[in-house]
Amino acid sequence: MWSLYIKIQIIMNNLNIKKYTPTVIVVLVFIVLFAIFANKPANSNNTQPIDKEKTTLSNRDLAIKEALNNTDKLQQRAQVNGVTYILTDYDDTFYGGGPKENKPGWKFGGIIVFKLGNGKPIMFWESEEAINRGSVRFFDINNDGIPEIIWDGYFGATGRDSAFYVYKFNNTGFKLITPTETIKTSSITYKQTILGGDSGFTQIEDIDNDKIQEIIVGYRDGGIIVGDRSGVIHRQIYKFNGQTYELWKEEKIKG
Ligand SMILES: [Ca+2]
Ligand SMILES: [Ca+2]
Repeated sequence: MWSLYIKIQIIMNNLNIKKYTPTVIVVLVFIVLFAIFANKPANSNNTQPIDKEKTTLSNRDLAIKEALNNTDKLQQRAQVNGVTYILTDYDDTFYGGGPKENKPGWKFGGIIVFKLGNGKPIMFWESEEAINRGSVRFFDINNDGIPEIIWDGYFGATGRDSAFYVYKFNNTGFKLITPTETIKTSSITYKQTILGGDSGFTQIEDIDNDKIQEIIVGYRDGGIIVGDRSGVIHRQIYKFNGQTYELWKEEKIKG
């Protein structure tokens, strides 16, 4: 700044306008300072949130963002043919003014799998069935050395306390191998698992000891008062047939 003052003094002397020097110096300094700040990048000191951050993100958007930003924190990983797949899910619940909903027209959550390429997750596959609050994990349910995606959880108001989906890897994505029914409403049509029942009866177990897990669902008929053992438990057991799970046995158990 001092050198600038000297230069301005020299110019003033040459122009012989010494009597106006103080005013001219002030004006020139303002011009120089204005030029400096005018050339500064607009966002260099911009603390305002960018517009897109103001938009409420859906639960699906948040799940994708979380997966992309925190890849190292995700525990749901599986290796298939030397490739790493990362599993995440989201539900449709929201509280207060928080995030909500998912894909346009959807009323439920979903499962998303990323493929790890050059250390970065790339969208690989996404479920299309009705998914709600629950848990999702990789697990080799049919003991063939390749992990399936297992989801079990709640449908609540739709009538099933616990429910089940199994998705099998097929190179281009994951294919549903448990039975569903099609639900039509006035606005959307979607598929929902038929594997469901009362909470506490849904489980996987290798009943016939062939190292392939069966899926068991059930509900209690009558005897709903705690301690009343007069009811009947209905159990449905689904077995893997090499391609899909299908109904294998139905049982009624006193109790
Ligand atoms: Ca498997
Ligand atoms: Ca079995």
